[in-house]
Amino acid sequence: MSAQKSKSPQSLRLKDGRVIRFPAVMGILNITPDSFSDGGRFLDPDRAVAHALAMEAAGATIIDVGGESTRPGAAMVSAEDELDRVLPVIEELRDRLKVPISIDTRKAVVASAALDEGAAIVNDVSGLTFDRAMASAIAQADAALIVMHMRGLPATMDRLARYTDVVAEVRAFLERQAQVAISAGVDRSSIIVDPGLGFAKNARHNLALMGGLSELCALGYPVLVGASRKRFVRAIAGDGETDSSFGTAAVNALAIAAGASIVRVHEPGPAVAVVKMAVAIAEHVRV
Ligand code: HH2
Repeated sequence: MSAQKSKSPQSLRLKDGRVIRFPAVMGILNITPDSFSDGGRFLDPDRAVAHALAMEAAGATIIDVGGESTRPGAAMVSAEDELDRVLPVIEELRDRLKVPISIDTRKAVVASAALDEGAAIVNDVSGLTFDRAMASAIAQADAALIVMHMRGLPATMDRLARYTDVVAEVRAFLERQAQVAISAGVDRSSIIVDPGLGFAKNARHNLALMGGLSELCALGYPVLVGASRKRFVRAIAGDGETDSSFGTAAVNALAIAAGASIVRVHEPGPAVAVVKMAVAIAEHVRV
């Protein structure tokens, strides 16, 4: 798969020399009892490892490991519990996966430990607003960073879904927080931004962000879109497994067509097919 829009970055080089080519599919590994879609399925480390390997075999080129659910209403997890969940799995995966691991956490202590253990990317759903030590922890490890937009905490964020112009406000936040990372020493070319679909956003906001995705891509950072099985997809496409899979596929195709670089999904296999198709069409249109 080659990248689809001339403006979008083509790839991201990690400090160990590995290169993530865009558009890429990120596979979700939730080591949690309570994630909205797959909570409890991968709490057992052996099952988690097997699932990560299966997602790589299905074409995921990043595996996103998380030990804390951030679904609306979710309670906080202590750093100790988060580390107990993710570290043994990262340690096992480090030598068994060819593709890089990202750690989905808002806590600098968890990020640092995961990076020490072999993760290469930090996926901070708070966009560096939760833990003041996060940006320098990432800079120190020379790691890549995903800056996601959200407001408040998972427990309170639904109440904060009020915007005058959601695309402009999310864009301004991502630009500002990327700058915070750069000022702390994170390499500009190691930053990915993400509108945070479903985080302090209702369905209308998510749709507006999808419509305005090219404005986010115009920031010049690779853009990640995470729509997989989310509430707005299930509300619009249907709540059944097939409905939400196809609904997710539709969002992913349109995201790639608008210039997104990464789609974050529970099912990498179908997402790889979607991305290939969307890229082929985008390239044909350019010819
Ligand atoms: N969505 C979720 C978690 N992390 N990270 C990024 N960058 N973008 C997203 O859209 C995103 C994310 C929520 O999905 P999931 O991991 O499936 O659920 P939970 O938070 O309940 O574990």
